[in-house]
Amino acid sequence: MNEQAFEREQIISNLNKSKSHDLTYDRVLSSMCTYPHEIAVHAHIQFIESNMGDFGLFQGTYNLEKKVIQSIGNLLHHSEASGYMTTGGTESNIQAIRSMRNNLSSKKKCGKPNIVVPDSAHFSFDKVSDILDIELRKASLDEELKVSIQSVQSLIDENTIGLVAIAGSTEFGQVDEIEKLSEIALQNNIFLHVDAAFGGFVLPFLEKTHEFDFKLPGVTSIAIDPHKMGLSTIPSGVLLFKSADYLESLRADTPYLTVSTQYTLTGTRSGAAVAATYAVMNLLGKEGYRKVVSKCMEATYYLLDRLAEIDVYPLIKPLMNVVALEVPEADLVRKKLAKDFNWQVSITQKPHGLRLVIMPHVTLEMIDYFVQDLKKVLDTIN
Ligand code: 0PR
Repeated sequence: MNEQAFEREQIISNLNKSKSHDLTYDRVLSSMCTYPHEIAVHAHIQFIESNMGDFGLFQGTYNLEKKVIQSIGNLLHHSEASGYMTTGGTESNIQAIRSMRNNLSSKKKCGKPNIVVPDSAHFSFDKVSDILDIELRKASLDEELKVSIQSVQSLIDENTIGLVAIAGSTEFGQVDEIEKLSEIALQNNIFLHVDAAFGGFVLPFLEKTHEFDFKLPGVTSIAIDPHKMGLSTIPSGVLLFKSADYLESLRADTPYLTVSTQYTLTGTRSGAAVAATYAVMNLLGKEGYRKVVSKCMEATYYLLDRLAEIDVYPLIKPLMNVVALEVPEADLVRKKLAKDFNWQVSITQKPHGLRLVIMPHVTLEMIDYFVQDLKKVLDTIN
């Protein structure tokens, strides 16, 4: 730390310089985040000092959190769901599995607990396994890149405490057969956590119906992130439990705070993100999110048409605004797109390909330029 104070102007100038090294989303096709909605930014700034880690001091923000939880519960067909706002999908996944472990493993299992997750699960589950010392059993995918039901069944044993299903996989935007996984969870008397971190703000707003939420009787918890397709500010995640008991098993006593218990992983917690999520969800409503999602899907289909013109095709027919493409030497293509044309795209691992996420900031014009540049890159490789 510098000994003497800098001039305010100096700091602002340094900030501007640093900000100019950040990318804007104009050429970003790799992110599951986007520009937050204007009203979310407004609310975030208004509640900037609010700390949900000691919410007795911030009752107004706490009431907003309760409204967010109820309204997302409603969206996911369980208005009585219990939960709280997390920092995002990673924390939600950690806490969901921690709750499974606290509820089941001590009662009926003897060996090291395990969970069965699709091979397409987000890397946050590797962190879950490390932190909680739970064995991660990765079930293989079928040809549509959904988890193979047979593989899941073959991995369940007496130490399995729960299953994970993905509603909008990170690499492929695929949705597992959650109805079947729900039945399997019920038959085996184990938990089923649905990772809808990305898909939670997409699936309810698509024309085609996909069953993935509390409508299915075996689903015991859901992760859904307002800071992805919910257009809220970072850090906004939501974790919901079917039963208040599951949340209760995460309780920590906090005797010297204004409230005597906490269920969260973090202590100090952003009230700004709570207010931002409340604001954008209420401003848009289901009707508004339907428009956002339909615009993203139109852009997704537009992209597929343009790509077909240069003979590039998706690995699976996209269900949502995530497109995985079959291209030769995906790593090299990704690097060249970045180096020569400033485009940010991601790769998929198994099968190897390119991943594009068509977030609300992606325009048809961007897609036209991108496809032209992709063709130039592919021409140098073929
Ligand atoms: N579950 C799923 C299905 C996800 O896709 C992600 C993140 C998570 C959980 C974890 O969420 P948090 O990152 O909020 O903890 N998926 C994106 C990814 O890994 C996250 C992301 C967002 C990456 C923006 C890059 C980026 O620019 O691709």
